[in-house]
Amino acid sequence: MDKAERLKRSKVPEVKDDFGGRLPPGQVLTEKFPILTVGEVPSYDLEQWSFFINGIVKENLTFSYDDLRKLPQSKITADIHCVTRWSKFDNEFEGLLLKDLLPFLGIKNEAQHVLIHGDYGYTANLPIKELYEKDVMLAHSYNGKPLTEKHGWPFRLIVPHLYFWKSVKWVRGFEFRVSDQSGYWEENGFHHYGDPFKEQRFTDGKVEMEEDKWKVKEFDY
Ligand SMILES: Nc1nc2c(c(=O)[nH]1)N[C@H]1C(S)=C(S)[C@@H](COP(=O)(O)O)O[C@H]1N2
Ligand SMILES: [Mo]
Repeated sequence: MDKAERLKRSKVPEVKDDFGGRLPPGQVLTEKFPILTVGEVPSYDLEQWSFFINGIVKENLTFSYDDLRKLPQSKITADIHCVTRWSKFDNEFEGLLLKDLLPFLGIKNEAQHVLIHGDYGYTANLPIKELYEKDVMLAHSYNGKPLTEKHGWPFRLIVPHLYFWKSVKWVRGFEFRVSDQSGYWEENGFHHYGDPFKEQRFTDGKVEMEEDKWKVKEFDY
């Protein structure tokens, strides 16, 4: 059974307090910061690391790690919501706000979608307009310290308003596109857009859950 199927069959947690609407439906608040990774955790030589911009752009661009660190840096505080039902409030990330970077990327008008690429082969899709939200960033630090390797060092995307699988760790580039192209989880039964407040968990829109046959632990370590 794939991950989407297992998640559909797990029990819906009973939550009595939604913190004034701050906690999305079907989510449980956690103090911990679980790690969810498919595949291996990459390790890098920062001298070799680079970040690409390609697709429907005036010209392809490459940024080094230093290039990105020299651009203006900002801090955000955001809540994160994982589709496997944990949410964590008040996470401080530091990095580059995408809305500050996008005007300099030469994105052509025909481009409406972006496929975010991370190592090794992990992808997630977004409408380009989502990148302009005020707190979407390429983050290098979490709560005042560099991201740990398992949380996506040296850079990860943060898209707080969508389920956290869109927040690609070990991000390596943006491919701007005319048409939408599903990413890794979107290919595997998860919703194309993923708004946690609308419970857009699965492609087929179903959210009912059966008996808890699936243990969150399988996906945490
Ligand atoms: N490259 C990459 N990015 C990824 C993932 C992944 O497996 N690989 N997992 C996603 C999922 S499902 C979630 S919930 C978050 C988890 O981030 P964390 O491990 O820092 O909590 O990262 C997202 N970004
Ligand atoms: Mo997730």
